[in-house]
Amino acid sequence: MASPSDLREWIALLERERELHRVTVEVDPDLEITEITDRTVKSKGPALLFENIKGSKHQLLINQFGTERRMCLAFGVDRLDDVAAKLGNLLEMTPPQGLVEKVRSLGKLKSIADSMPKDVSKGACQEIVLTGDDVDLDALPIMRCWPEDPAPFITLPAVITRDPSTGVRNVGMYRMQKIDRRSTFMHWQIHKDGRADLLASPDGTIPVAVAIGLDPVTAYSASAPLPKHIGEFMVAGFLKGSPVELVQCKTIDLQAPANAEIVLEGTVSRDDVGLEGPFGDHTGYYTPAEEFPIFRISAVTMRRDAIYPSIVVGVPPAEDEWLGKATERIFLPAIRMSVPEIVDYDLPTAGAFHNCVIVSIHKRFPGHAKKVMYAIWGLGLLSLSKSVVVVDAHVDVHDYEQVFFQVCANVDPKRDVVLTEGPLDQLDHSPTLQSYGGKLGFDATAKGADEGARDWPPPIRMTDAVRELVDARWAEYALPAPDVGVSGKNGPGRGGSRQSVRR
Ligand SMILES: Cc1cc2nc3c(=O)[nH]c(=O)nc-3n(C[C@H](O)[C@H](O)[C@H](O)COP(=O)(O)O)c2cc1C
Ligand SMILES: [Mn+2]
Repeated sequence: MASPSDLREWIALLERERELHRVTVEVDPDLEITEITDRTVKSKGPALLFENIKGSKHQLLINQFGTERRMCLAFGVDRLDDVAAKLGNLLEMTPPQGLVEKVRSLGKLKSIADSMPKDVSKGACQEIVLTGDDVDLDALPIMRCWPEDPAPFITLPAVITRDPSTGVRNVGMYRMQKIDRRSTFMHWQIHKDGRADLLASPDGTIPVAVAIGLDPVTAYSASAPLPKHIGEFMVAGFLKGSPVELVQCKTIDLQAPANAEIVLEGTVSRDDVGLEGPFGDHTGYYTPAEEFPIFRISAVTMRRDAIYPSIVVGVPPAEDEWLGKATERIFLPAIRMSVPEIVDYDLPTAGAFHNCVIVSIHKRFPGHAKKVMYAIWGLGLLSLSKSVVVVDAHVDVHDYEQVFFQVCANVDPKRDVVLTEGPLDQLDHSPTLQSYGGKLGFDATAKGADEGARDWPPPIRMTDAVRELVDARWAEYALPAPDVGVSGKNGPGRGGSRQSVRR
């Protein structure tokens, strides 16, 4: 299964797979679409294509990423772990020994070379070019998501910048509050690469291109927390198996994906700022108004009948759940490169991704669990994690009931809880200071005398002989079939939805 080449192919695939519902009656992008979408997401319903939107000629796609199945369809895989395996295979490349291995490595290297974005001279995203006074964001069906949002927000953009010192391209997903027909805010937070590009600019101004309406893998890549020097479009090309094609923008010196539905071109300046927000965010709360730079738009280019994609975040679970879960799975091999003792990890959706990390490890020495906590608090955007729970290798980190048992049973709060401090998500409202505060670690692994514990008792387990005996005699007891899958998992429905993601 190849992943779709643009948004239209993706919509067609969703429709063939009965994963799309077309809404033909007129709906209001002011709050109404949010309520419809939120109900659909929370009941694991289909992607929605709104064909008739009040005040706009454009169709709006939403909930394209709302389930694990659709996320797998987007990547052309059966399980998200298959995407991780592909990346892990590449990362674990060692110097080749024999001839056969050399040839195989060449293949892998070629797949990296083939993943680099490719310049093309024409793109569907430039069928219509509007500049100057013709730029009009009012024409797009931009949603106002929640009642206390002051304006509509573009919520699914791929924001393209370039590091002024190195020339390296960055792509990030940063919401954009509409200000008027020709400007928006640019909500890149303090830890993000787009903001770093602006700060590195010698004259305080950088060109910015915003691609809206991409194939799902390229759209996902904008949300991927990659190290700054690694290009999101290169990773998208690698995951898709074909390069992202880029066209030269019309009014700025940047390139944008040729397959985009819509591209906004413009500039952002350090001194040109205003109060952005509040916004009903993925934290489940409104993030308060705060100063952010303004994006001044010099051109809008688009397809003739451009489709506008959107996403609603809010109290979890929301549609961004599976974008986050894709990142959780895809980054496991990369995390293991630096912290190889990690067996698996889970970022609970209810923890809004940065509030809690559960991690299982092969424990080998005293203080090992603490070493892993500090490693996580030092790794990319995982460094913003507020709490870390470390369990032994045999524990299923995706089974929250099991994890809760381990924490309750194995933790002496005086000995096994780490309370420290460090950087936190800029949007987290709970710390006293913004972006900085407390961190909590639970060492829920088994401890021995070398860690100040008494003899650790053996866990309870039936002998294999008796288990086999009962297996063999099960029918004789004439018991009703046990209701497997209901107990022990993460509550009805939730646990089941994770089955295929599990390792
Ligand atoms: C739907 C969605 C909306 C997001 N909105 C923002 C945002 O407004 N500001 C922000 O800094 N990050 C936002 N993020 C997270 C970033 O996209 C993510 O941290 C990404 O790694 C940023 O790219 P960068 O690492 O190149 O800066 C959002 C993610 C998703 C999935
Ligand atoms: Mn980046």
